[in-house]
Amino acid sequence: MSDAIIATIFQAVVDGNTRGALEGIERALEQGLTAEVILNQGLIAAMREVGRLFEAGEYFVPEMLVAARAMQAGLNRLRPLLVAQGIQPLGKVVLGTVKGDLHDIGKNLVGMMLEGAGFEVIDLGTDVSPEKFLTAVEEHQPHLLGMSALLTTTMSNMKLTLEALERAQVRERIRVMVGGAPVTETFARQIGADGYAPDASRAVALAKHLLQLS
Ligand code: B1M
Repeated sequence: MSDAIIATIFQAVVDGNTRGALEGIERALEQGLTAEVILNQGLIAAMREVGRLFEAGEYFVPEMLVAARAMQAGLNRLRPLLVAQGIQPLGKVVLGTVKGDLHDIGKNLVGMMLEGAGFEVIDLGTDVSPEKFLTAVEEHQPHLLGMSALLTTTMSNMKLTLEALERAQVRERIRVMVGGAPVTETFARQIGADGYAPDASRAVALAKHLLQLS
């Protein structure tokens, strides 16, 4: 039964059917499925399939976009369940998707999980220039800066942001972590970031590690 509901949510997201995804999520919650299971097996798995269909030339940008909207609606529904209430912040994180890049689903998930773990998250959104990251760091004085990139063509903007932080002499004050589908541990090391996480839950573990909280 629960497998069938997860399959319904998965298919609804792949089809870009927001209403179907939300109805499936309500049914899954009524059946006692956890938000984590719905997220991982329904929503995230569906976006992986959307990526596969795009690569295979079966999906184009409009299909990806409606699937992303359905995914986002599902994430918004699960958000209060994933985010713990009333916890004292463990630290402050400034987060954003780098310049030229509009992908925000993974970044939003990372932000949500960090909030859920007790971090205060200042989300700068997408297409964030090195200058904007720098201004936010100077204004909010975070412990951690998180950058996301989903395109091979925008990854280099992570390096440009790190260089902007160096030039402004604020780099040594904060820890920097990076992630996103094309980003790797090796790349993170090459550009001088303090850490890389392949997914949202490991981003939380990394954030704690970098701030010596674990
Ligand atoms: Co785009 N897109 N897209 N897209 N898109 C990819 C990334 C692509 C791999 C698809 C493909 O070809 N298979 C490809 C990039 C190829 C490349 O660079 N080598 C691609 C392309 C080409 C493009 C366009 C150029 C298409 C076009 O216009 N011709 C265009 C670019 C627009 C732009 O950004 N300037 C484009 C547009 C779009 C949409 C707008 C339609 C939509 C985004 C909607 C949105 O985000 N609001 C979209 C989508 C949905 C995708 C795919 C299908 C799914 C991405 C996603 O949301 N995944 C994607 C295919 C794929 O990734 N397989 C694709 C689910 C999400 C939960 O995972 O984002 O990886 P992810 O995040 C993970 C981890 O990476 C990690 O944790 C997250 C959760 O576990 N993580 C971090 C992410 N950030 C982190 C930060 C951290 C730590 C971990 O620390 C700070």
